[in-house]
Amino acid sequence: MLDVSKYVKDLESKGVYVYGLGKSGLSCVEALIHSKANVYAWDSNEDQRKRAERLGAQIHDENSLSYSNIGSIILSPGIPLTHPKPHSIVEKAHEHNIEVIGDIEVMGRCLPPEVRTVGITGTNGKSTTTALLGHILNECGIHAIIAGNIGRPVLSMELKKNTQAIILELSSYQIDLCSSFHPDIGVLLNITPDHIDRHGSLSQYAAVKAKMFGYNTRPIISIDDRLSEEIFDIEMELGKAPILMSIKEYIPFKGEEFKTLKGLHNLQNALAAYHVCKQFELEDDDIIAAMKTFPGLAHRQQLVRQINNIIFINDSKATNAEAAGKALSSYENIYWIIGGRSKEGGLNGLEDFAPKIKKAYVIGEAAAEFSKWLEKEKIPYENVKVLEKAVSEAYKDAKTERSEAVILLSPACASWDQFENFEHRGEVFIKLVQNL
Ligand code: UMA
Repeated sequence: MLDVSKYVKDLESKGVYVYGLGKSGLSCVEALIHSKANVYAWDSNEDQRKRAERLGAQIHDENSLSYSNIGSIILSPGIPLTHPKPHSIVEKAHEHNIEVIGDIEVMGRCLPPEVRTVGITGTNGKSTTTALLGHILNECGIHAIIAGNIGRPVLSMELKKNTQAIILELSSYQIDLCSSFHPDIGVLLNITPDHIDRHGSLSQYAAVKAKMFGYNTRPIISIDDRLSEEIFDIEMELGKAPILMSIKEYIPFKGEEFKTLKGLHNLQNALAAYHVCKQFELEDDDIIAAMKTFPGLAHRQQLVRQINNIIFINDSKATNAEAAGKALSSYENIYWIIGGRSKEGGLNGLEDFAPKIKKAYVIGEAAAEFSKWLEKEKIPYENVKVLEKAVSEAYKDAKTERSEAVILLSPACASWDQFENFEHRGEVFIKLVQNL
């Protein structure tokens, strides 16, 4: 885990209150206890509280906490900071004049200055770009660690003596919880509507993404959508020499075949990774060779199994319509498993893919909303409620196909109504498919 003693020392013997004890919260507790901090913690879930207690935290809810002993509050990214309204703990922190930060900020205060940080944000493609970049750098002999929203909490990182770079997938929530940390290199891939409930408006969401770029950050910005282009212009006006990237312009690896990086969206991801690699002074040939050996990402259009002419694709990471559209554009004869907790806009924007979809299987809370859209698009569907039934019904239907059929889990929804997270949803899917 990361040594956070510098942060602890700066608190001048005051304690830290870790609020939210999911993956990242628990890693904070562990790292802080290791650095001998006084750690107080809370989560509405009793199991998580017990885990934190076992790690050495003192459990207090927000009403029993003595705020005069607290120097800093670490909030989980999933807990509202500003919208739909600030969580009550955020209001209490303001009342008592205590900073509210996230684990990325703690990391930023503790990293040795010689380690370069790369922040990757955007609505879609963050995880692929992060994993791809980590792969290329390591293949080319630069020791790089990937962490952040990709699923590895930053404080659980093990820095080695030879670690040169940290590649961070940064969600808007995590950026919002950074008060002073900015990466050395920042990549903005794209901005389309997502997480509006948590940021109030699309422009506010874009503004939070832009906050990643600090005074000393070298920006790499894709200008293939309007909001990102606006941020590019601002960075330009600030004299920060942003690196412009666009899939409509020069592609240094034009004509190359990458097995695990198909589709236009992956072109954008590969281009972003390429530009970062150039900042590390890598040669084009080495970058391209490493791109060819990229194994791809779990839960992102992951091939799970083929049974005769039916292939099963796990795209559980597609938590919004935009991301699901990427998968729909890649296949034909699709038996599509969707649903969960829907996002603003639902399935809007996916109309063009309707002719490719043979049937849809709807799970979770989105049933009523998605049914309406499917009826409008005249796509046959079943409200199967749970993933198990979706897999068995889709398999039964796909077996009647003569040509290649694809059973695609690409839910266009968050998973939290039925699963712990999208990884859990994907793993359940894989198990169900393997058991067929
Ligand atoms: N909780 C409370 N009170 C509340 C609300 C929540 O106590 O009022 C508790 C919950 O019981 C839970 C914890 O707070 O135990 C919330 O944890 P969390 O949801 O913040 O999740 P972590 O497990 O810490 O995971 C977080 C990121 N989660 C979110 O941003 C929602 C993970 O991103 C990230 O991988 C992980 O840190 C490591 O950095 C996931 C995600 O869904 C993949 N991200 C969103 C996305 O990609 O769209 C932004």
